[in-house]
Amino acid sequence: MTVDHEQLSQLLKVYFIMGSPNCLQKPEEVLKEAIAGGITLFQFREKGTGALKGTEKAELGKKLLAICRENQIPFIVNDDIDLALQLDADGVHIGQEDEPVEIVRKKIGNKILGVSAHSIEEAQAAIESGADYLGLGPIYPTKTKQDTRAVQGLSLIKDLRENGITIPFIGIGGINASNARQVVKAGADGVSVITAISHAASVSEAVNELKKQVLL
Ligand code: 3NM
Repeated sequence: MTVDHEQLSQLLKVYFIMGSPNCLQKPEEVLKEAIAGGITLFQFREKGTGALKGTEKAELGKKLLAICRENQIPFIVNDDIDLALQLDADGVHIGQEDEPVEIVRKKIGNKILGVSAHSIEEAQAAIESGADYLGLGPIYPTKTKQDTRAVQGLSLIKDLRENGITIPFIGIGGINASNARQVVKAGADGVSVITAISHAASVSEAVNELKKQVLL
């Protein structure tokens, strides 16, 4: 899948991330409701306590990919490049602790490549090495990921734009309908969200609320 800068910016508006440990109901149902609410991109991130492994993980990935394909929502895999290639996903998202960006780029060809960055230096290095978009976080405190860096607030987002970084990026970490607008106003193309969507009493309404805040 080849997407240009503007298409990617649009895809990143409401970027829902989840795996089975994040869901209160069946992940397939949560994803379907999130799509009905209007998510623009999906990332399969099967991590944390009770996460599926091996064949079970791949099977769930395959089911979620099929739902995304039926609804024309691009499907990104977190960290697991082999799984992304096996499923023929639309892209991968990697962190600073994963394989080097250049190597992942070679492995995945022109699939979408997202990289987590926590400083201007990491952002620049990721861009030079072939990232298509960046994930910046944690913007606000989050309980979803234990090993995060220090909370960034909006300063990193502003700093990147002030330093002439034009690549699309999203904010992640503790984002919900009441703080999403300021993340985009600070310069992010969109928001990545786990819990504010996956734990919502109404998943589709939660997405709808987020979307209203992000589409300025
Ligand atoms: N990455 P929630 S924070 C997956 O800072 C992830 O890079 C982060 O979950 C980072 O929306 C985070 O529930 C968890 O806060 C986001």
